[in-house]
Amino acid sequence: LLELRAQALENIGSAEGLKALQDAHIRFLGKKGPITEVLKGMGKLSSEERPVVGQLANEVRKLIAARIEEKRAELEAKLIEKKLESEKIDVTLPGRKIATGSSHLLGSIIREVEDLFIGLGFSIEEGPEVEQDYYNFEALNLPKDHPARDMQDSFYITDELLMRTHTSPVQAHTLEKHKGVGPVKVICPGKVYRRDNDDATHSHQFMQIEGLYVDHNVRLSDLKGVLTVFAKHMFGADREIRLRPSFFPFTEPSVEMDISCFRCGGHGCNVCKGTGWIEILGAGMVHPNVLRMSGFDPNEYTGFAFGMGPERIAMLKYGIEDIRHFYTDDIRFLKQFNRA
Ligand code: FA5
Repeated sequence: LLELRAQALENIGSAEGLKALQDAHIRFLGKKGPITEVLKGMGKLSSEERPVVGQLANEVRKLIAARIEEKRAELEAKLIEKKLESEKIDVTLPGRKIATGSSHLLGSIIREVEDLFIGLGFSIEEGPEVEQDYYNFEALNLPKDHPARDMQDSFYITDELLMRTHTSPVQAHTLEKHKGVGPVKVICPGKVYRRDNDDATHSHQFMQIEGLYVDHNVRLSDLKGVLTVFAKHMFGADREIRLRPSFFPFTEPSVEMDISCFRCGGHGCNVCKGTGWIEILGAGMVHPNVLRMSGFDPNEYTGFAFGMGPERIAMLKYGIEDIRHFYTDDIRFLKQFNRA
């Protein structure tokens, strides 16, 4: 028994894990273990030997059991320590930045224009991108065989449906809604589609922001005033502006507004194709036919309208040399304009 005790204690002492300890427990204290054997064999001993051997066997058993418990506690504590060590967090390390999305530059430009015009008393209107021929052309004084339809090459879906080529049809929708009673003062942003060949300043899908103001006594000078406020707000007081006479079937008279080129300051570069100017919007006084077709009396009401390209505005404002950057989703391009 004494030898057994020594062997057991050494075994327990050298156990390196809980599994080895469990094995020692089974080996020394299990049902088939040596101590159980000794206790089972007590009947064969003489009456003098029995109490001596019995006591010793019990003591050895208790001692071994106690040591196993001690060792178990020790091993478990070590395990916890090891786990804590491996899960340690270094709170002094610099944090990792989480990448967040942000507004697309075009969205920001549109919001900036909307904010300005809301400040001038305009409200926001939207219309469908798949549009009826009537609203895209006819209601804008462009009957079926009008040659000016060629000014905007269109994606037709059926004879009567097309992808809208401009945001001007929202003018007709909005005027109809007002049933001949002004004032109407709206800004209409949205996507438009044309069969244009893509190049540095043209895209087959782009955006427009339409403006419409119809009331008693609205004059061309009101249009000029509003566009001047807009241009100074968006580009700064130092940028030059020019209005050129132009033609749109839905306005009379019609103008186009150019802004001096951001890149070359008016000396000619690939952005302005050498002209020194970049066209950003078309405008004019709403044609009497357009007012009449949408239920307004042109003898009572007059109005101005304009349609601008936010891509061109962004290009001028930030010196972006190619319109295709807006639509090719290169994150390195977009990241330069991260704003909240
Ligand atoms: C129009 O679309 C008229 N509806 C604008 C208008 C509205 C005139 C109200 C009068 C009254 P235009 O085709 O010129 O006009 O286009 C207007 C603006 O859209 C242009 O000045 C330009 O900034 C932008 N734009 C036109 N075509 C493209 C294109 N392919 N890619 C990018 N921007 C374009």
